[in-house]
Amino acid sequence: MIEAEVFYNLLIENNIDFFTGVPDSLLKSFCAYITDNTVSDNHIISANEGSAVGLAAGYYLATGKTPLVYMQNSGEGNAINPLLSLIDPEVYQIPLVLVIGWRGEPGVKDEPQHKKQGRITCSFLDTMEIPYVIMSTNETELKKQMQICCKTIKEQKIPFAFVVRKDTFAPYVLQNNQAIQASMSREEAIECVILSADDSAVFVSTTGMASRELYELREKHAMGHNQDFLTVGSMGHASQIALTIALNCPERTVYCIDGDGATIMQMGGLATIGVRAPDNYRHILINNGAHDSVGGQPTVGLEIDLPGIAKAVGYKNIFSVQTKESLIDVLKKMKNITGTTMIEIKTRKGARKDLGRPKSTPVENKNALMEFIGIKGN
Ligand SMILES: Cc1ncc(C[n+]2csc(CCOP(=O)(O)OP(=O)(O)O)c2C)c(N)n1
Repeated sequence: MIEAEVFYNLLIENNIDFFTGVPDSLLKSFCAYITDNTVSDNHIISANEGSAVGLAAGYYLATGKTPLVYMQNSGEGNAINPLLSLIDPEVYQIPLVLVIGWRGEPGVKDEPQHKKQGRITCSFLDTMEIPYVIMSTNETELKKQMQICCKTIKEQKIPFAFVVRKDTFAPYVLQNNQAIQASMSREEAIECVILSADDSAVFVSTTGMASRELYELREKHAMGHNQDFLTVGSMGHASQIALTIALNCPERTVYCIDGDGATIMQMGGLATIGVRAPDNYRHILINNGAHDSVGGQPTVGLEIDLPGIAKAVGYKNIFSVQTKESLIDVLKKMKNITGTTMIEIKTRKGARKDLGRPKSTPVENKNALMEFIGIKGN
């Protein structure tokens, strides 16, 4: 393993001192070290990985210095367009260091949504003609890799990627861990919502711990999993999946259990929901101000008025609650109102240590949900 500090210092020595990206579980220690040791002007946790490339480009234009973008390999998809049409050597030739967490590396046990992305991570970089190394855990070797990176970037003005395997970084715990003062946990909030819903309701849950908690809560209450669609990958898109289900199943109430990080990642989707505005849409936005599932790095979720944004784009009803009592009150009230509704629930960070993972496969999940809705799955 390599200490995050060692890699960070190597970057600083090479004048790479601007960091932007979306946190990842495999990069948890590196992201935490950056948060704790970089002045806030030089570290921007971006809305999504494509935005990070844009932020990096602007930094280079304004300073002439090479920026760094970090991401999980699932974020490569969000970044392809600006990588190929903005910073690419055949377009603006903007030097860039990429640090990519390699979920789903072949031979390493991981969740289904990471398998194919893991298998194609390196060939994907080859296709984009981005040179890369698998980050070494040996300090001397890492120094050599950094030399190659800096030489390549300097001479060719192209991006260069470090692909980071599981357990590459030694554990580093975020010190600057700004916790929100909320009494409820995300799991308690989800529990209140599912217990208040009709049996015919459909739930679409977001990426990360929320879907795992929903799955476990259904087991706890012996409710079965058929009415749930777990958006295990595709961070930010749960609300859109829920929208077209709501539009096409007007007789059912459709809940989206969303996160602040995911909502902000694809915030444009709120406008689509607000304009289509199905009466049966319930957007449950769990706002802990963090990318809690991957290490608790902050989002801007608590610095902005997310229900206010929803209202501005056309949601009919908005609520914001912070205690279990007020959540239960709002859920009762919701039974007697119609119209597209958002409930922001401010929760504390953190999850149970023994939180499990879904035991059924994504295809089983999909088929069960379609059958529940009355459509023959395949
Ligand atoms: C495109 C993409 N980028 C990054 C990730 C890694 N990731 C998984 S869950 C998560 C955090 C989600 O944060 P939020 O929606 O606020 O929910 P929370 O974890 O706080 O419950 C991240 C960044 C991902 N799955 N996909």
